[in-house]
Amino acid sequence: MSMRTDPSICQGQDRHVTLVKRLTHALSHKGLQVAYQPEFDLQTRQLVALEALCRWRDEELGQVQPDEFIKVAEAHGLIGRLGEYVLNQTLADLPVVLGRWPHARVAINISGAELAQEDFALRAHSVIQLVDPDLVRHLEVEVTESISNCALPNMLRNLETFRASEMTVAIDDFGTGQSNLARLFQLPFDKIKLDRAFVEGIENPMAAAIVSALVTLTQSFSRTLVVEGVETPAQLSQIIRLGCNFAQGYLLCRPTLLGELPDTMPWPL
Ligand code: G
Ligand code: MN
Repeated sequence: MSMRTDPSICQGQDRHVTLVKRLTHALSHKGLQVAYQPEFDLQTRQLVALEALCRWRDEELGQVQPDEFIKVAEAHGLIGRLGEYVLNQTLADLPVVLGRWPHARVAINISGAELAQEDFALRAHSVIQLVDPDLVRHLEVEVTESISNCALPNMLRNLETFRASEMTVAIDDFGTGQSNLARLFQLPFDKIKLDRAFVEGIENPMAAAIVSALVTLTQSFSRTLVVEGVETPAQLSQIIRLGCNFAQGYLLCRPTLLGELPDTMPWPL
């Protein structure tokens, strides 16, 4: 008799095992791709940054969503290798990016597990130095607001190291964590990326009031505010009306492979 009692759990376990195996393979065989999603200055309409986003289409599994494979990578100690993979690809792509947008930055997402490592930023910095020291000021790191308190000293040290080496530090998915605002603004960062939940509800006066207050707050702390997840022309005009200067979202441009990014972006307004 089979040991399998609940077929849905077993299916889940089988998929999990396959995912770990295939992801390990993809990491050592250049099987992942990096797509880039632009961020724009809403006043000048210039592309100011490109967020590097890992994509995976596997021969056996087909397209695997980042939410799923990032969780697997985190649970199986593969997140460090995934981070390295994206950093290396980004460094390889940066000369092409700068050839097209000389002032742009490329942003990479850093996981909490990486940030909790004492010497993470120093190691990343030495990888960049080996490739081309000049690229460091064109890099940005995105860290999520919801990082555990126990890792705080290492996180702070890493963020300080990044900023000291001229990288930009952005707080990602802002507004979804439970952070104490006063404490958050003491962190060493340059920029806030407002979670897309705010723009989704922007027709709600409360969400609009929060966005407007954040525009003022970030300005008074000399930080940049970027609105993420802009999907409709109505949302875009509303955030412009509320004083937001930077945005990212499917309306402006979807994550796209580097060679396929258009020279001129279609502007809905
Ligand atoms: O957490 P972070 O902001 O790094 O998440 C980036 C993810 O959000 C990417 O997977 C990207 O494809 C997705 N994304 C980017 N722009 C939009 C958007 O306008 N709407 C939605 N729903 N998702 C988006
Ligand atoms: Mn991000």
